[in-house]
Amino acid sequence: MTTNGGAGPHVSRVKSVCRMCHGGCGAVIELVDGSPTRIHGDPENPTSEGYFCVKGKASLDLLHSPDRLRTPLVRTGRRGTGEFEPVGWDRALGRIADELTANMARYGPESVVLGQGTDRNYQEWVFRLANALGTPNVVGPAHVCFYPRVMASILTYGGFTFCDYEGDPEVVLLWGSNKPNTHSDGVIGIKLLRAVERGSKVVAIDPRKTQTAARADLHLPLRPGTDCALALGMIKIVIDEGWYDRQFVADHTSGFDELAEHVRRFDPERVGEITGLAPDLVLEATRLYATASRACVEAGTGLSQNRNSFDTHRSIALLSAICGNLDAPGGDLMWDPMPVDGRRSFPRSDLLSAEQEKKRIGGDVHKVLSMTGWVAPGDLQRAILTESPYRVSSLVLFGSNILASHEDTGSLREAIAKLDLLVVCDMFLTPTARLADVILPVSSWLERDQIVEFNSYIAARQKVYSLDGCRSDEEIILDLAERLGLGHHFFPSLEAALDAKLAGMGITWEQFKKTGYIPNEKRYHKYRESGFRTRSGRVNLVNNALISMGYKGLPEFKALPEPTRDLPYIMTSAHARQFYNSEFHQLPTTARTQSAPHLTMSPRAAEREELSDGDMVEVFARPGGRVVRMKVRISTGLDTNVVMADACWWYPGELSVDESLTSSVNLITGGNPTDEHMGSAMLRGIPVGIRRARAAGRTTRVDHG
Ligand SMILES: Nc1nc2c(c(=O)[nH]1)N[C@H]1C(S)=C(S)[C@@H](COP(=O)(O)OP(=O)(O)OC[C@H]3O[C@@H](n4cnc5c(=O)[nH]c(N)nc54)[C@H](O)[C@@H]3O)O[C@H]1N2
Ligand SMILES: Nc1nc2c(c(=O)[nH]1)N[C@H]1C(S)=C(S)[C@@H](COP(=O)(O)OP(=O)(O)OC[C@H]3O[C@@H](n4cnc5c(=O)[nH]c(N)nc54)[C@H](O)[C@@H]3O)O[C@H]1N2
Ligand code: SF4
Ligand SMILES: [Mo]
Repeated sequence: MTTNGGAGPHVSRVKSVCRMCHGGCGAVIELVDGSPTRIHGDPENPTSEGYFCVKGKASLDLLHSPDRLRTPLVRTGRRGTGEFEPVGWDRALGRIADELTANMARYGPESVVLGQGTDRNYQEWVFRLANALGTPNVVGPAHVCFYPRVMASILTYGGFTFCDYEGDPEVVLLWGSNKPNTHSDGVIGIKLLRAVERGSKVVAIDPRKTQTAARADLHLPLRPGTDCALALGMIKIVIDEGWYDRQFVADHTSGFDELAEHVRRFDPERVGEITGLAPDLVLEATRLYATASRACVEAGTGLSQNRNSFDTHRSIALLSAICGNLDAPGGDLMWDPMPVDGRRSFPRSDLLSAEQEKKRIGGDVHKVLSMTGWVAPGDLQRAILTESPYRVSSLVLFGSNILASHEDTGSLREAIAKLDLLVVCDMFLTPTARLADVILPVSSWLERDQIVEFNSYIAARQKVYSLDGCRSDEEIILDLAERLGLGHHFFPSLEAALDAKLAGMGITWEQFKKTGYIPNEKRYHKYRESGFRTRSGRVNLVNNALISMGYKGLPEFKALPEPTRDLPYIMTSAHARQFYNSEFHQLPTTARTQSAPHLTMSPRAAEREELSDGDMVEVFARPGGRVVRMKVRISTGLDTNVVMADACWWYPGELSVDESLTSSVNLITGGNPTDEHMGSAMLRGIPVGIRRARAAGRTTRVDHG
């Protein structure tokens, strides 16, 4: 789109897809003489229909931020002292390629670990590079994010489900998800809100009274981490009351009798004791959900960050299945993949030999996570520190501020100190980047050509601007692959790669840019033609594949660490509306509203601790151990014994790694039992103690002991 004003400035408009979060809202960027000056939602985008949130509006802040890295940096001083020398791309990439080659020759390709944070539409490139290198090790937050629920549903019924909001569910179970704020998995929160406007009821299961929970038809404020017991209790009620779909269960599932026997112990009273919920409330929530003719579950990350994460999602998958909601209108829908060479096939897992795959760190312990190709951060930390099963020489991170986002910062710091090479590709000098040997400056989403692949559509993210000195992760990987002698597994250019990815769709990147958006075809009840994509073609209520891997065939609830006199509160966390994981703390639009992480607590807890709104406190998970400093926020939306910590903070203004991390809750996570299938760390549901901060100010040095 272009307006030609004759002699005046040249104004043009480009359509793209926002990546300030997973949501994927259509964006219109206005450029004056080629420079972006305005951004807003695209009313013609079929998914977002013009919606654009506060983070989307901060995109130009991100593009123009004076803090952006603009040149590769190579460390000159000791790690952590922040002494770097600016170098050209050729030197930086040459050094990385040389060191990786030397380290692989000395310690084997598996000694090189690649890393990524949350998915940013280039994840498949990172996996392709790992497979081409011959390393089975890609570390990331998969264990506490998307993958517990993905793997629970794939192993149960052979696919991953999405709420069919357009199919007008009568009831939505909003379970450990704050969809209207977080827009996860490429489904924007307004889809849920619009369904509610059209009449969908919401049952919110969340320790916190979120805005949506406050307006929900029912709110179940359960004790953090106990959702698995609740789900098993709901299954029992559904079976006892005969609210399950008999025909579906008979025709399409296996193991129903064992399941019925298994859940007998989870009567409403016992569930009430574990979860802190009134038995009548559990019964009413179950009745609403299970007797609705159309119902879906929006299960979120609130369920994925404790030792029960996988079995929680598995119990929910079983509940949805026996109620007959799979692939049903207004239910939990499985989309057929679109013929794009993307997330599934682009990684080229065929390039990794079976022998190398067996070497995946933690693969013999967290076997379900290992099926996804990811390594759990805790397993990596242990492997580096103990040099077992082998020495880890190098870590190359594409978009992950691990010092803020991985559990157990203390152990991670020690592990990083043992690496021969740490490379960080980022837009900013994060605490993680500060510890790197080489830092590569990357472009923001406005500076990228990318195919955005979601369940219900694909869309074109178009480069509208180039910031001098920055490159995309894809360009970095193409260049590195060439230097490492792996160019034959890649493409001569980014455009050639994008064309290849779209070949199955019968279009080129140039053509796709003009279309911008291709919807997927929605089909209900696909299992009626061809069964479920499991070995038996049925839903595995009892899971034989898991049994053969040494796990239990039915989901189990495991007890959580209990509060003590010194650690009397149960802490959980949530992702903030105006930030994105550890991002945007340096952008004026988003950072203006909040200058320190909140510890939200009930008025009674605040009274007990003699604290007021705005007081600085130190929070600890071990008496005498590390502390994180947070600002008290009092809210009536929490139980007296539960506190809610803002996750993934750091202070960009602070020059030392220690000072910048005094706000990061992961200083005090780690050390609790993890999920046996996925290695999910206990980030939520841990007992903590609170004391008034000893000194004023936000970044007074704290005990890192
Ligand atoms: N205690 C606690 N810990 C948590 C969570 C929690 O709720 N509580 N949440 C967990 C979850 S679900 C997740 S997904 C993780 C998030 O973990 P990460 O995904 O590692 O998130 P960030 O720490 O924000 O790090 C992302 C970094 O990537 C940079 N970046 C942004 N875009 C790009 C890009 O296109 N390319 C590159 N190379 N860099 C880019 C950003 O500047 C930022 O420094 O945190 C996990 N950690
Ligand atoms: N604005 C914004 N959007 C984001 C992100 C962000 O940081 N900010 N991060 C992105 C990422 S990586 C992810 S994974 C998604 C996450 O998005 P969501 O899946 O929505 O996850 P959260 O917002 O972290 O947590 C959801 C809810 O879980 C509740 N909760 C906490 N503990 C428990 C518990 O034990 N049980 C139950 N039932 N609920 C609990 C919290 O109170 C919160 O309301 O969001 C993505 N989108
Ligand atoms: S919801 Fe996400 S994708 Fe949509 S405008 Fe906000 S940040 Fe961008
Ligand atoms: Mo995540």
